[in-house]
Amino acid sequence: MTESQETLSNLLQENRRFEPPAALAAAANVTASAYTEASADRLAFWETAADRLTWAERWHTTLEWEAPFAKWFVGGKLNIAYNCVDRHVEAGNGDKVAFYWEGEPEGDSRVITYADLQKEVSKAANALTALGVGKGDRVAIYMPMIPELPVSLLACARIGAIHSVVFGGFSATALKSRIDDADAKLVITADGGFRRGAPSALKPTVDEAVAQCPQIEKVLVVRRTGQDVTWTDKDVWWHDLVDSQSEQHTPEAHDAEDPLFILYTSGTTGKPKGILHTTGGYLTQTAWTHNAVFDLKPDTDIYWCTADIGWVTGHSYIVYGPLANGASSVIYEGTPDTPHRGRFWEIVQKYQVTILYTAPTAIRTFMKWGDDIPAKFDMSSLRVLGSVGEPINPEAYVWYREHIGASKAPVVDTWWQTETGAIMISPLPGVTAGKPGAAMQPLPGIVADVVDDQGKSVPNGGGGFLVIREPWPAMLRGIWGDPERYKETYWSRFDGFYFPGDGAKRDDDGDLWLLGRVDDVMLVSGHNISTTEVESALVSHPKVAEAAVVGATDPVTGQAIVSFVILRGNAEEGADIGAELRQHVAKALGPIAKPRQILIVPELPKTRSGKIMRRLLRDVAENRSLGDVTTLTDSSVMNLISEKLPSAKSED
Ligand code: 6R9
Repeated sequence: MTESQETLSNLLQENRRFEPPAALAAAANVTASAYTEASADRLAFWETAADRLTWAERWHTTLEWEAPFAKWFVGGKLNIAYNCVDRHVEAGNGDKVAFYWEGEPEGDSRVITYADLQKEVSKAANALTALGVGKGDRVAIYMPMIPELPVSLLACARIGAIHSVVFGGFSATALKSRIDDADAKLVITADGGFRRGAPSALKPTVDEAVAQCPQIEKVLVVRRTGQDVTWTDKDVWWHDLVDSQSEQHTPEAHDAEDPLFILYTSGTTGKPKGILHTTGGYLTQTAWTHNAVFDLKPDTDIYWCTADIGWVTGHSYIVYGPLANGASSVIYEGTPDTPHRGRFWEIVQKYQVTILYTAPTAIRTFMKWGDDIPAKFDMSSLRVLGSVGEPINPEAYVWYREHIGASKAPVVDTWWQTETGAIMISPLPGVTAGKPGAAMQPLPGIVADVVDDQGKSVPNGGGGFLVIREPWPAMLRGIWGDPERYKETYWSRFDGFYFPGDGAKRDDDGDLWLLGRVDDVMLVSGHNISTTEVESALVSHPKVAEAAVVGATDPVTGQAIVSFVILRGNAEEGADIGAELRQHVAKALGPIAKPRQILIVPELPKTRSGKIMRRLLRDVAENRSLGDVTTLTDSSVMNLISEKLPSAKSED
């Protein structure tokens, strides 16, 4: 095939299949008929999904679409906090647990029922009003994973204030730029949180940011760690203000298209984009997908999403989706290795977690730590496993299924973005026969496609650009304050389609495989090769836990593949590991995908949400000085990797 015909190579073959467990399929919340119903009448399908919520006023128009601007459930009114909290109490479920909160210090836990949550959210809503925050005002939230965090989100939603959560690991500069961009008037924070066994301060970062943000009127501070804090005249203790408020608060109905939150995503380059989400469509799709994709049974399931609420996964699948569905969820404050590497599994055992939703980066870390750690815990309660954030390598999927899910729990690989608001492409656990590494099919009501560079659908067996062809309820409504950038970023590449920036392939059965960001695609001897397929081939070697590959300029092939590999805990490096892995990739994918170099490294550069940053590895591979490393979790990782480079040589 010549370069011009081939948009993205399809190299990886995977023949393993996992049928849905019969009992799960027989009792599944959503069956195959949802696909036929949705394709017969997509808007009627989303109307039925919206009817799962409680509306103060019904909408008159389901969708108004003036591309690329959508309005869903126009004319409808509802209160999100009422839907997530009060209606469950009114239905007689006040004693039901909303959150089992587990602090990082062992033994530090809280159980919060829906009735408790109603009181806490009402008090916090009254407190926000007392601080002068009203509908449409922006509130920046910079907090550890403590119960006051979801309470703050819900309190904002209740009064119609727009929250902008900034991940608690970001710097004062990042916090300041986000406060400025959204022009927030209040910050909610804490003295600190517990991380890796010690209190980690947050308040000094807020102090530094707020000193340069005159628009901030007040800072509401939760006492979590008890560490010393500097106090300014803008600061108010949460326990002084919120605890003395009334537990009564009448939720006002908001318009379906009133803004709910802004969440900044930096993407790969440039200034962070404030992704704007609104009310009715967002809650409709997060609630529907949470019910369908995880097959949630609210009366018996214990659900745990391990993401931080600072990311969209936490917004949609810790706070809004699960609470709208009346779920009982676990929230964990800390890291998976504190005080020991079995902490996650201890929590699964303690709460008898039935549904676990985590990220490939975590799964690969657990693979690296070794099978013996999860084997020490009773995790027989688990019945559905989810993955999100990056393509899941087939081997990581199979490991997850086998060592965490006892070879019985189906794995759902869920593709979506901050911008999409909710899951878009995923298997349904009671319907789909899963293929390890594939996100399979767009969910009912979602119209996705894989196209070539001319925007034409590729046939089965072909690769190209993922696009979404029709608007969906939880879609972003824009970039805060920048409609031009919204059009340019997402709607200009292909006329009339949303372009998420990801590559994908459609296999011979028509199922979808995500192939990573198109910016990362490597051009080797005229073939466009995805990083994902080569990484997955490397991870399928029994000695490899994690791999990242990049294309580095090469005089012969245009670009050549350079691989950075982390070995599994028990693997011996051995002198010929490079040759062994290169052969392994050539055998799995063909000689075209054989890496020029293999570097064995102790760690990989990751964003704070756990995604591999290949841009920095390209700098290393091409012997350039490093670009911006400030968004890395741990910038010392790059020194460790660079040290490996002089010893690396081509094995050809
Ligand atoms: C939810 C979330 C979005 C980007 C997205 C894609 C990657 C997420 C994935 C996946 C392959 C999956 N991504 N889920 N790639 N398979 N199941 O992660 O949002 O932080 O905005 O990132 O993450 O590249 O475009 P966000």
